[in-house]
Amino acid sequence: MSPTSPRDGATRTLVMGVVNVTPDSFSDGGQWFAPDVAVAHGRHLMAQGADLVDVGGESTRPGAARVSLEEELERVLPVVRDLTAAGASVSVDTMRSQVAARALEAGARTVNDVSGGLADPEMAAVVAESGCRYVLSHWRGHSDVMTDLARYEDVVAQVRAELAARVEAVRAAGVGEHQLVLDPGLGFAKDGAHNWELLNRVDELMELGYPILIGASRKRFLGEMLQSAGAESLPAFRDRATAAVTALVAERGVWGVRVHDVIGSVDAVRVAQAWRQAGARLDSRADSAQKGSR
Ligand code: PMM
Repeated sequence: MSPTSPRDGATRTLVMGVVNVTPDSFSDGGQWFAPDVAVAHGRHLMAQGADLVDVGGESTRPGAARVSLEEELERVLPVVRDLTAAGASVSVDTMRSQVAARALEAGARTVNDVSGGLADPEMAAVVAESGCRYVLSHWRGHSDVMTDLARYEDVVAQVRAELAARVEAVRAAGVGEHQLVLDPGLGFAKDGAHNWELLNRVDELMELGYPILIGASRKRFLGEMLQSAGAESLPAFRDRATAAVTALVAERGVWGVRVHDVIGSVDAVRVAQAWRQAGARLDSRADSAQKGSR
């Protein structure tokens, strides 16, 4: 496999649509909090072309307090169950092994853990036991302290090394290589400059040899960029910038993007795919010309 091709047999970058079942997400402000509304939203994202839907019951915005286990289960399980029944490939966005285990029983096929297994020492065992896909993100601490942890000499080198260490830890706990997708965790103990550098140098993360997921959607650094250009910058106005990021990282060959606005990223992935195919045709033409001249 070339390090720049998404794994999973996919010939293009996958689009993961976000279904936040929280009253306080920074990006969609509790719009989908009632389970039936969340399910309808997930179905809508599937109809728009989402390859998988990511159901989360805990807000991770900077400064957010944690929800209880019971509350998280209550928010997430009915939505996972109903979206699975509707034919979706469901991912559960959780840092808790008990939520992951129950969501897998309810039909989820992917565990998306923004803490990379650090928040709950049992997570790796649950993932290993089930054989599910595991999105392991770079993380340094919970939302209440993460801003203070955003200190790096070389953010890409350090995120890469810290991800590699987490891979080693979960592999030692029995998680298979084929289960893993890595995520630099944009905004998690990272400021805007850190996020841009991680995006610009995403190839260096891809060199780890695992599929890469990027979650830039509606994040604060996009708002800051838009604001500095004098443009509308509130979360609801960040979808076009998100789609532009999708096009750029899809062109590099990342495995997936996690986004709120699916339709824009589906088109952005199509653009990147056409772009890459044109590049491949040029390469093969250059190869044949070289062979012909020998
Ligand atoms: N970001 C958020 C939540 N879950 N999961 C992954 N894998 N990567 C991310 O970057 C990520 C995530 C926070 O954003 P939200 O509140 O808009 O969902």
